[in-house]
Amino acid sequence: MLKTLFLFLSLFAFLSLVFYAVFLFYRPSIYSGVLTMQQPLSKKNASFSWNSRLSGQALNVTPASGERTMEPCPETPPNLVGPLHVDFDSERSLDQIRKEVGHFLQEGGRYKPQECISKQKVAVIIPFRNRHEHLKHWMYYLHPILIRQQLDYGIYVINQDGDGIFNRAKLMNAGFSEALKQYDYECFVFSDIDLVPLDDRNLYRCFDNPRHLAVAMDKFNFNLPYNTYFGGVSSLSKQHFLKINGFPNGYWGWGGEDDDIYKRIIFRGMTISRPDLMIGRYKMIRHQRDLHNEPNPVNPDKLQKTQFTMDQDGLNSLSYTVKKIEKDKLYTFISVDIQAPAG
Ligand SMILES: [Mn+2]
Repeated sequence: MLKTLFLFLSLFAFLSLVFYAVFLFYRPSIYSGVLTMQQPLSKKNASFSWNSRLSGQALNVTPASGERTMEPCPETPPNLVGPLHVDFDSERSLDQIRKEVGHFLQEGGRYKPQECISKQKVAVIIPFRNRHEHLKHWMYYLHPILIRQQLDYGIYVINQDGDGIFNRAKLMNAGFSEALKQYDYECFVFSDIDLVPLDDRNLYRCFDNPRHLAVAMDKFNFNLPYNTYFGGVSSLSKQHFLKINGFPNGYWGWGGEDDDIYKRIIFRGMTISRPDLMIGRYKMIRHQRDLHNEPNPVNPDKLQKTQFTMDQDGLNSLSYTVKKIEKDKLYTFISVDIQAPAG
């Protein structure tokens, strides 16, 4: 009797082991801790090959046929690590970064989680000119963060063609329009090229109200410089953006456009959401003032009139021409002629 019982128990233990082994083998690869690691993502972690499966018509949300149905991604991404170490002293080459994170991406700096259906489709829009050094640091740090955040995202570097006066807000308007031609984005994160978050819990997605993400930059001693500050990095849903007629096109040179955007949001009855000062920490890459981006003395005056000009100046008056679209592994680079006055 006792012997039978013992035999039965052994058999049961054996079968449990077998089931456990089968479970271990088939569970989704995200549990293997692929993206929980901090920099760098090593090549062996990129062993799963889903790029081919997601290429081409990768853009609809249906799971690959015949496989398990995908669940929506959890509200809080499970692989976030919190505070990050960021340094801009190391020399990095784009090739090296492509090797380290490129395995996870599709052409044009596109990514989509393979383990679940992302909460939002996010286009990251980066106004740009002559900051190739910064571009490397940004790509090196941001791709792993955005992947851990389980976003269905694309990176758009919007390059101002020529050397006329720089216009950050107009470039962001162009980026919004161009990104929408590529994919059905519902959320837009507008980011300066020289800002890297110091905590991956600062989610690059959209919220009920427009969000200011760069609340605690090192250059402002990890504080907001003033209460209505909306510079650096922000996110607006497509609906938010349309509601304010996009950003102003008329702010040439440095300054004012971020305050104009803040006012547009308030005048359309929305408020600003923000992460707290710990999660919203940023490190800025030190740099000299760019050529042809001097502070413009007429910009502060324009700010007094936002309420009356915003319906005529914005998405509905936007005009630019695309000079070139290049799809790199790490980003889509779009050069635009925004009819800038000579610098
Ligand atoms: Mn800067």
